[in-house]
Amino acid sequence: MISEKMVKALSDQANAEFYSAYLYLAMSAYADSAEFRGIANWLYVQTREEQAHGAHIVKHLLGRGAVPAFAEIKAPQASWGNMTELFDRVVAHEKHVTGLINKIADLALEEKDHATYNFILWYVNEQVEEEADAEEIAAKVKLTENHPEQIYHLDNALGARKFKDPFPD
Ligand code: OFO
Repeated sequence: MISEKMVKALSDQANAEFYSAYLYLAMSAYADSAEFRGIANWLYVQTREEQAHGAHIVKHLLGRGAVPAFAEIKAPQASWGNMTELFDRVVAHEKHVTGLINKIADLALEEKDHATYNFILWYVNEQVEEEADAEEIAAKVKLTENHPEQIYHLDNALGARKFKDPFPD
């Protein structure tokens, strides 16, 4: 039996995942408008992953017999000074999400809710990967400040990212 507190925590997390999708969509639009189509692609794939995460959490709640709470998704920031600033924000955002996920893991342990603990571990691992990827790209973008021509190579490389459904049927 899942507690009310855990239903609220997971519903809030689903909301945070959809906010992440919205934030990355705004970032993707910003990059696209600045003609960085590869960066825009990378961020759009990120949007789709975050949507998948949000829906997956809602489905988990339904599978546990809970009624998920749906709340307003706040408007994201829509512009950044440059790509360095944008990717620093990606890193900061992923670190913030890691904190949210860790709090759910803590609550699951506290409540001896093994089903939620097992469920949330996927996200604990995912965040390790997401932070590492974001940090790597942020560092590369920073390097292009002294070598502006390199941003076009990086943009091309990021254009190759393809969406892979993390939870295929
Ligand atoms: Fe939902 O994966 Fe990072 O934030």
